[in-house]
Amino acid sequence: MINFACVKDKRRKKMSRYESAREIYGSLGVDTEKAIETLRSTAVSVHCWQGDDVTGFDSKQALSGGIQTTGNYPGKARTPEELMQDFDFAASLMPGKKKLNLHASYAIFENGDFADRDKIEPRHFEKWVKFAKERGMGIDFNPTFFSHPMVKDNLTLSSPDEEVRRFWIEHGKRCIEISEYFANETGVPCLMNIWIPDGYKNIPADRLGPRKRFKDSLDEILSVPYDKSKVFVCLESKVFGIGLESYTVGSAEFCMNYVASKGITPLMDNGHYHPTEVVSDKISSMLLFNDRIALHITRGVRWDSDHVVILDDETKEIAKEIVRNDALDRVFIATDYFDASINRISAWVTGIRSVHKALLLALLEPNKKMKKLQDESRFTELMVLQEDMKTAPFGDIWDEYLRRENISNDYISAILDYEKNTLEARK
Ligand code: RNT
Ligand code: ZN
Repeated sequence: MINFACVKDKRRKKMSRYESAREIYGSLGVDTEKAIETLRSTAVSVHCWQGDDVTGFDSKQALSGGIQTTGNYPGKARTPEELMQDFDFAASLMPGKKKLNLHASYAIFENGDFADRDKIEPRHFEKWVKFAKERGMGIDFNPTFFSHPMVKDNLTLSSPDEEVRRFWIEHGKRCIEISEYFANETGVPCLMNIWIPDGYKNIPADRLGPRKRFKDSLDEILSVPYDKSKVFVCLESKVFGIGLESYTVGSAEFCMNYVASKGITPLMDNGHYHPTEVVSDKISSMLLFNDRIALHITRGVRWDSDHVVILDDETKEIAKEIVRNDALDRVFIATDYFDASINRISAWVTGIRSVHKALLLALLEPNKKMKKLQDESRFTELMVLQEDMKTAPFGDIWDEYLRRENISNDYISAILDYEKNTLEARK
């Protein structure tokens, strides 16, 4: 049993809430100072696409690819300037180290200098590089295989139409070059994540053909020379998309095997599995066979894989798996959600804060003690300790973390002010 009353003596009156909580955790062998410092140096890759409903700047096409942003909350960012302004404001309310996660569709074209996805170059991202460098952030990148007229019949890299397939292979190659440019400019390795929506609504007659073409396309993309210490290419699997319910080319088995055969990095999005399958249980296995793994942290709800992250059980369990396996430097954490039914900045900040809360909770677990109880088959005590930890004074450590990050606990008032003064003017 944890004695939460262990600091009940006279000194307690003089102690701050943080000091008292530190003592309680200390009595369990948990160093709160170390937990806070570790969290402060852990980077989370913040996706840019929450700010504009995954619209981007390169096409007037509606969002496609079996993903959907629902809702029509006013004030969406419409230009690079507005998205950068909103990102800055949102970031000012998020604790911790950040990386900027961009999609290729966020290329910035000026003075009529448009380039299609198979022609984009580093110069179309110069403004983002400047933005990231000024804020001391690295950049992660994603080729955009959706919301484009060259997605034909919901197919890209697996298409039987050679013109379509070639277009997207070229896009993938261009994105590797742009990723290397990001790494060189920022001095931080760039994770480049490949996700394709390809699939069928109805039962296919050939499951192998599309996967074979996807494999060949990936081989070709990866054949471009690039510095593997600067660009970490990832592959993200999925179980199904909206309108693509019967078959997904880039399934879990396809991606896991492809990644293993090529020595690239697997990316698991926790919205991309069957409902009772959890990424938290997969992390340990993946860590045993991969130098690094990448995550899209999100919240799946029924058909949607991209609700705003909240501090739910699975988010907590994912964080525990990263922390107790001592893998914070091998697991690349990114967020991936989009909600247009609530203030987009609030959605952004709530999701990132939830990831940090889950990580802090994990860092505050008496992991050694718990493992020991498991190994000694003391499961009764283990369950009691696990339950006890749920009422430990986490909030006081969280508040202290925010204080050290110079971030206020209250973020809704600032967001409502920003909504009134900035977002409402966007008509
Ligand atoms: C879609 C994938 C993918 C996208 C982003 C926009 O189901 O999760 O990661 O959400 O690339
Ligand atoms: Zn994802």
